[in-house]
Amino acid sequence: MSTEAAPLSDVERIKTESRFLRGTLVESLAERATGAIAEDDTQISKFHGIYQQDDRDLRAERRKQKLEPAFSFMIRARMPAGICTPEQWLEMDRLARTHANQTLRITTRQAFQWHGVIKKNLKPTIRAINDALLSTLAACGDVNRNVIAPPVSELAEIRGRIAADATRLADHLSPRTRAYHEIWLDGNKVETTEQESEPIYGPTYLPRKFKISFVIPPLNDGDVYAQDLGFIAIVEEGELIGYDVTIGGGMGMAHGAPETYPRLADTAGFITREQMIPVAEAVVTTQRDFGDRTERKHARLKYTIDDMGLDKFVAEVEQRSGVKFAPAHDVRFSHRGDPDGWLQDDRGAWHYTLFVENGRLADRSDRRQLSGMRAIAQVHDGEFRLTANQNVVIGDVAETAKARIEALLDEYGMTGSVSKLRRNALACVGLPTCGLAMAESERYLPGLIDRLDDLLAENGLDDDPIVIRMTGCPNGCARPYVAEIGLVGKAEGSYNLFLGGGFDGRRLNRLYAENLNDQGIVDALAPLFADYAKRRRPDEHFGDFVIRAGHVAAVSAGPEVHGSR
Ligand code: SRM
Ligand code: SF4
Repeated sequence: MSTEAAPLSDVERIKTESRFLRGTLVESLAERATGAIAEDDTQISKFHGIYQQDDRDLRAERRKQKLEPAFSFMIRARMPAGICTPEQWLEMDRLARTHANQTLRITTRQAFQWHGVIKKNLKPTIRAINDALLSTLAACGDVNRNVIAPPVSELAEIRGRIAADATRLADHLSPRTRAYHEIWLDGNKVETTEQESEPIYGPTYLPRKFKISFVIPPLNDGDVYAQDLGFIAIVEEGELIGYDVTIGGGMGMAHGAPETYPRLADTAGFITREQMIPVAEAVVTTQRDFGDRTERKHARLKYTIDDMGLDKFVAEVEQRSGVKFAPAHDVRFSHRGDPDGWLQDDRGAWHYTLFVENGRLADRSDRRQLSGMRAIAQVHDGEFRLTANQNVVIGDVAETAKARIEALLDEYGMTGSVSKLRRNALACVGLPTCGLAMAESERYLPGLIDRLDDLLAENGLDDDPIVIRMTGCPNGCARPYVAEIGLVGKAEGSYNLFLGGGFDGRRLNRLYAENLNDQGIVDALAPLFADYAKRRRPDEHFGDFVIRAGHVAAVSAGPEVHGSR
């Protein structure tokens, strides 16, 4: 057996040489001969919230014409709990129309994305986002990403406290490098004698991305078990007494590679609100020090925990934080979807959840959601909250302002009814912008749902809120392995079908059939829907039924997701 340590991954070299995330971004931005940036900078730019992409619809044609790919950039904002003001909304909308592709994309982590930003517009766009008091720093990269928190709840005060905790934690875990300011904002090196450092991350940041979510049971709208670190609010007698902490969830895997797998988080125990920051920091630094920096496919916290053993990991966190976990609570989740339309909180304020199909806010002939939301932002005096289900909440509407919002929703065609299946569906971006997509996702799922809606209606199941999620590759950006029906792209027009996930997000699904085309998906689901309609028990969810009826075996640990039926 070799005793030689495996070499660090190349991204570790790039981070080390980057001088706290500077790389050669300044030079790359100034280079006029290409629409791209230098290769190493494509890794560093992610920490600044920027991905280099090219329009994959145009790739072949451009290659034929001997042109470089149609390079552009995706910019992602970081906005804890998905919150923004109407003024910020108007600015984000303006940027979508002037510097991006006329759409705003709401992500599965409650953030905005702009697609199609060309190199010369990167700086003005990022400056404008910061002028509006939002940021893109740490929206991507090997750091803590956007922190998810409940966008809407009947418990107004509790939701507000949790949003404040999420923001406090996001700030605490934000990188301290001055590179972001230097490159995007004032353009000058900050003159200081102080040595630059990253007290939490260190000079090479984390081995891999890191994700946090807060939820309030019984609603698991932030898919807490799919996150590296989760905080489940424990509310007793109307008071937020603290959080049950979950660790080690994650979705990404590769097809046919069982050493990569999705994993549900384990519960470490209960902590008070005051203990939240030290515990989160200890989880982050333990992953920083023990995570695998040699193989990026094995670098997420979930693998660190499986390699170390849960008990040892938790003991390390307790030792670093000085916090001893108390026994966890018996938490139950009943659903994950956003409310439909208006919800009134316990203080009397109203909140409207606007369904945005797959998170793409755009103007289409029948539904003008981009313009409609602009019109609403011009009159709204509450806040907007993006949801981890890719929707948007028009929050804190006074009783007297409801009618005006409703009129605008009507005027812009935003109130049409939507099937339960569609309302609960998620699709990642996929083609044409995602460089990792193997198949369509966002552009394909709506049409497939038309067909599945017909099937469900034939079986009298049109009122069932079955959780269906699609991704264009196995990375899992729409969290497909915790869906009752997961469809994961394998090649153009070809998907793997996963079944048996828990409705509440507490059970992974399992590979059921491979390489299905459009008709193959419909043919595979048709007999299952028919059987479900015939033999389901009262209130039994589809994911539970397919297991009880023997169509697929339940999964108890991540690697089993790969195992057929
Ligand atoms: Fe993701 C990479 C889009 C949420 C797991 N994800 C990507 C990239 C950046 C592709 C790339 O690396 O070049 C995609 C950009 C597509 C585009 O054109 O916009 C991309 N991910 C998204 C978004 C926009 C999907 C969406 O439709 O909303 C989500 C942005 C969230 C945000 O605001 O930060 C998004 N990605 C997720 C989630 C869900 C979540 O965070 O709850 C996951 C699964 C959870 C997890 O991390 O385990 C996820 N994305 C990945 C992975 C696999 C990571 C892994 O551990 O293996 C990659 C690939 C990678 O990191 O190497 C990836
Ligand atoms: Fe791209 Fe794959 Fe993520 Fe979809 S799941 S956005 S195809 S990386």
